[in-house]
Amino acid sequence: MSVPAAALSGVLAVLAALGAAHLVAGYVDPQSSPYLAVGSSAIDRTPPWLKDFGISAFGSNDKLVLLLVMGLVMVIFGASAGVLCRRSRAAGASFIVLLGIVGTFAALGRPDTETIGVLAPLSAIPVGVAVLMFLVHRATPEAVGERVSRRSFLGTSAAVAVGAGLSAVVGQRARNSVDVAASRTAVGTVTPTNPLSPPAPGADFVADGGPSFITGNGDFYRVDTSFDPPRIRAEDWSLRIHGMVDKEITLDFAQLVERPLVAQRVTFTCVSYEVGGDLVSTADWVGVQLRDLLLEAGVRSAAEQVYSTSSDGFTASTPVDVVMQPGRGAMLAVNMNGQPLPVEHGFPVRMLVPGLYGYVSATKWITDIELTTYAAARAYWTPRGWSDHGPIKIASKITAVRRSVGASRNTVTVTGVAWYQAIGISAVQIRVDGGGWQNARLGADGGKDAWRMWRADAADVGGGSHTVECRATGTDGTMQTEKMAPPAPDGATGWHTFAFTV
Ligand SMILES: Nc1nc2c(c(=O)[nH]1)N[C@H]1C(S)=C(S)[C@@H](COP(=O)(O)O)O[C@H]1N2
Ligand SMILES: [Mo]
Repeated sequence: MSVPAAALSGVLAVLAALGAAHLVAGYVDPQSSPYLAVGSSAIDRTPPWLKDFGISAFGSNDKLVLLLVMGLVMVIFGASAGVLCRRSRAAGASFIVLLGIVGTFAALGRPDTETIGVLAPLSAIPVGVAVLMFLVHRATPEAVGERVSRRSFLGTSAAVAVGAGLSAVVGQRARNSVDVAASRTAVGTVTPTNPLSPPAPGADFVADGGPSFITGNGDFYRVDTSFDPPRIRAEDWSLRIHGMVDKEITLDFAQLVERPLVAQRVTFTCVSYEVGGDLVSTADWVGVQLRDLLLEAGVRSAAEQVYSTSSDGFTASTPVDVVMQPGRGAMLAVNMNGQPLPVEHGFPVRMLVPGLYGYVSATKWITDIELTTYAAARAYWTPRGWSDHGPIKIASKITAVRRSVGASRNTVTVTGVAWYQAIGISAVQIRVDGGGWQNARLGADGGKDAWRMWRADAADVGGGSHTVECRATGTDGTMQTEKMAPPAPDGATGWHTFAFTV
């Protein structure tokens, strides 16, 4: 048996095993598909520096990159199993069994798999071994006549690949039969007590190259540990509020949206935002005030954190005093920019707290809220080196520099955004090439929880390369610090510098 034939046999065995498991998972428990389970476990076990790198280098595409890397690893493992068979078939088969066991533990270790789900990775083992033995046999010239062997081996291989692909497709269709799309349609639009008007015409500077005030749902940044977003129908959703409360509350979706619904324009920022980066977006949210629910539950005075859990096991620790601040706007949101929450943004219900980074406040697919102490429960990112309190730091960034239209030669228009959620921005300044600071013109105010857009015209910028910097001041007098700090452990700082040529 040649090395390529052996390697191909191994790769196809792994493909067939994964296809079979995905098929079984589609019917018993979608979260138990080993490929996805291994991916999710990999995310949880990735060392923080690598995860931070992934988020900063690939942003919202970090999952796609992981998927591709895993695919590559699978090909390498599969090929190794096949090549091992040249030495000893038992060794090759054992390798497949070992991979199956790893997949089984990964599936069992997911917070959202049911025990029955173990059938999926377990089914992968016999399929993988059988396909490997079969193909290795076909690839061995002594076993099948030398002349027919190559062509018929390739034919058999193609058939196995098609079979694996079909199984995966059927499994995927079965998992998608959890009809979230229909559930979103059924949820439809909701009517807040205070509908928001669209941002004032002067709120953004799109014509000068700046971003739009409201970020479309498709453009809104996405960060989560979920390899495959949970598919929860609103009809199946419920939330339990418990722990250090006088009265436990359990709510289903209908009971949640029966309550007064309020609209809020809120800018989200991820703690992984790097100066000048993209992990910041704004939307109109509609939901229920979390404070009201907690007042009803009666929070005991010793409670320190609102510990929220998602259906896929992510947890966030939010300070009780922030959630309970009147007017702060901590919310259980059901609607984003006039649409039911997109699946990737937490359908059917997510939490949000203006002024806190997402990792300590914005739990998507939320199903549980426990009032507890910081000593009693640590949230997902805390043991991974991030602060358990996460107030958003004042920040500003430059989004574009353009030759000004109609103005004198050598004038450039600089546009950007600034944010200091829950407090608000009172001024932004820019300077070119380290010169004097000049005030930018602020766009119309979109509320203290939303970003503030700005533009400035810098005159007498000669031909050649230049830099422009910006800095913001908050309505409380806080001036954005020049001191550079990385995102970990509680958010980046520093002035954004933008290079341009005239
Ligand atoms: N279930 C769940 N919710 C989550 C996260 C997660 O990993 N899982 N990530 C948080 C982080 S770090 C951020 S910044 C926000 C991002 O929300 P978005 O993806 O809707 O923009 O969601 C938060 N909610
Ligand atoms: Mo985040």
